[in-house]
Amino acid sequence: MTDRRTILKASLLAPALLARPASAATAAKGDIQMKLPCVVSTWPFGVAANKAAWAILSKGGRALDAVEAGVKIPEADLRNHTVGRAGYPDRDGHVTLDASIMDEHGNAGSVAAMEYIAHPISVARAVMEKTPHVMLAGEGATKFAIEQGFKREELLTPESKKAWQEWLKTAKYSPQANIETKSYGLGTPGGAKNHDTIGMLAIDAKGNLSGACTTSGMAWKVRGRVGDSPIIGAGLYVDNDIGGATSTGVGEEVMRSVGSFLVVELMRQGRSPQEACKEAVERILKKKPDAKMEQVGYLAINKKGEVGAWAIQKGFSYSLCDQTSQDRIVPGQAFFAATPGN
Ligand code: SD4
Repeated sequence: MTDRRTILKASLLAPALLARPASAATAAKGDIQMKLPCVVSTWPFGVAANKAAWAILSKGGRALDAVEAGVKIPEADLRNHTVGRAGYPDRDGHVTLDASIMDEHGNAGSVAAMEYIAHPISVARAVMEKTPHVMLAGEGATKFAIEQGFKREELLTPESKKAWQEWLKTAKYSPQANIETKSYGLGTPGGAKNHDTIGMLAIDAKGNLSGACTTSGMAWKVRGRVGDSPIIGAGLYVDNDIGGATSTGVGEEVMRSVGSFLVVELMRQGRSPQEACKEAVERILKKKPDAKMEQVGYLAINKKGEVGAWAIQKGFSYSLCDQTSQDRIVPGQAFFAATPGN
């Protein structure tokens, strides 16, 4: 096996390297122009989620309704161990969910470290629409959800419990890149697979933007850990005048750089979505060269429906859906080859 240090030995701080894509085959081709309305989301499992969103968008529905309906698909999918029910638990065996949502008016809602509720995205929407707050966390979020009529359920499935018990044998926390692809039917249960998220951005027929992001976070995390996904500006940001951005990967890196807000602000300054995503990833690597061993991917769309993405490592991909194609999966551009084993 190639030593990962051999692959990655060049200095991360060299701007020339940072500006170079992982290989000629994935050389930047620029942004993808979507037809409006449209919906885009992270990872190949975004295809099924996009279809649910498209059912609303194609009938003239609101982007907010579309993104909520869209991300509820992986939240309910028992094959997906990183979003919603069946998500892998924290190191103590508790499934704790993070989610956020933003609408075209700049309204935002989120829940963090919430237990026992299968659709955190809908609770995040209820926080946005029915409270004067933006974020509810932990027990309070669960209590609010139950008051709102959500059902309290055990979210740890026997399969996820088995994977956790397997993990306990070594109890080593080491996030693995691109597990989103592997954990969705392509990998084996257990092992080091421990993160995954769906971030979704949509523009409706009126040209309005909304976004949603939902995850069970990093598997085997310390109890109480919250990632980027429910943090407005980190895992998700939408500005109806400019565009939207969402992230996947190691949330700590995204939180430290307020990544999705940064991507939108860079688009405001004139960058294309892909350029903005690339610069936001570059910012992480400049501050913390060791982040090259991790994965972070950004996905962005601007008001015109141009879509771009960038990641630290190869292996990130995203799903696109509009009138012309409902199941397109696009490999994300990246600065580095995937670390061996990923
Ligand atoms: C988190 N960003 O909790 C999420 C996990 C993720 O791909 O996206 N994994 O840090």
